[in-house]
Amino acid sequence: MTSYFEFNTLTAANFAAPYLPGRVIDSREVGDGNLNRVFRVEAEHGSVVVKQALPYLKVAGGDWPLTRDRAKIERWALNEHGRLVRGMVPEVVHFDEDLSAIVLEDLREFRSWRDLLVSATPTPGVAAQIGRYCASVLLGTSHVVQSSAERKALRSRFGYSELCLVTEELVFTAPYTDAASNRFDPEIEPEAVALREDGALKAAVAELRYAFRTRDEALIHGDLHSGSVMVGPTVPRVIDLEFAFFGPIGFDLGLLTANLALSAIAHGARGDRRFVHEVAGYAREFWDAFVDECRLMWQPTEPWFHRFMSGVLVDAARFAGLEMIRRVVGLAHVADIDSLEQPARLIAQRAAITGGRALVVGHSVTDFEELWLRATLGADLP
Ligand code: SR1
Ligand code: MG
Repeated sequence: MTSYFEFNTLTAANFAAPYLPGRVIDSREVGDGNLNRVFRVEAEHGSVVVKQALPYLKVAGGDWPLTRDRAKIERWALNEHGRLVRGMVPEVVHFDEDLSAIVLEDLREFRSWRDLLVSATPTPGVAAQIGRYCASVLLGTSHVVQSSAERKALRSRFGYSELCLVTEELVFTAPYTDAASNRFDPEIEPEAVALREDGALKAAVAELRYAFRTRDEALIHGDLHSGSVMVGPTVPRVIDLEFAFFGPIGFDLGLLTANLALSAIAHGARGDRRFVHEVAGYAREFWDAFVDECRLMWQPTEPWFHRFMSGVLVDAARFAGLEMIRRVVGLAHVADIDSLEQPARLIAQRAAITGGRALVVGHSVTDFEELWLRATLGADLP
């Protein structure tokens, strides 16, 4: 047994060395260090990434103590999602439970989907692949497709984790209170205060938090935003599975859709009509691919496909609304909006809150087009 210690570039290199071809020639930290330390270790003939869980989460003004259980959770989720959709999560080269560290395939030729969207770089095909990934892992770990015995075994590994509590706080609670972790531009203060005083919104949010806590529908990714997708020369990879747990299917779909809506709103605010349409197309491709793949996987013994999909869409819309709001007034923002100059930034922030609120409290959406229109209704899209 090895006692846990936090890696530095040297110790991360020593840890990775047995899994690398040739002599180590470089080791550098490549992550932001909020939850994990991430290093790229390079040898003469190849490189790997070392990801180590830290015993805390850095939040505004302090640290939030955490166990390192999420390293195991991520490892298991990589296993399970990797089995269901081969090649769409990074390959695990080695895992050390004592050190809470994973050696992963290095995606050095890849860039985050968010970064590409921010720089208005077209990413053809990615949205549909992520839609199919969602179908495979979400429906694939649901009662519709997976046998009860198989599901029971898997279910015992993934409890309601500490990171679920982080999500509860940052997505479902803090943005609707005067929480110390909230961060927003001073111009947005009136909107932030209005959220805390909005009874109808707070009731709807509380109901969604209850759904998040209780609806163990599938082994969801749990943090599927555009920064969790890496785009490169081969199939995209979905990364950062440490938030995985058995939760509502609509949560992953809602988060991804919300992040695309935030991208469209941001490009709209700076007047890039072409890219707004590009991103709207990605959102539709994502949803259509998800539905098409679910249709293929659906079991003939379950004659309620349309009802199932309608329910998932309604959930996705509401969770999307929460994600849009928290990315403006909560702790974790998105570069799509934060990178804008004024006045575009303020315009985008207000539009995100308006669209997000409309999704959370509005009547149930009946198709994806309605979801998208509502998400972007506060934006004067060109
Ligand atoms: C500082 S940790 C906050 C956020 O980062 C993760 O990616 C999740 O989205 C979490 O809410
Ligand atoms: Mg992440």
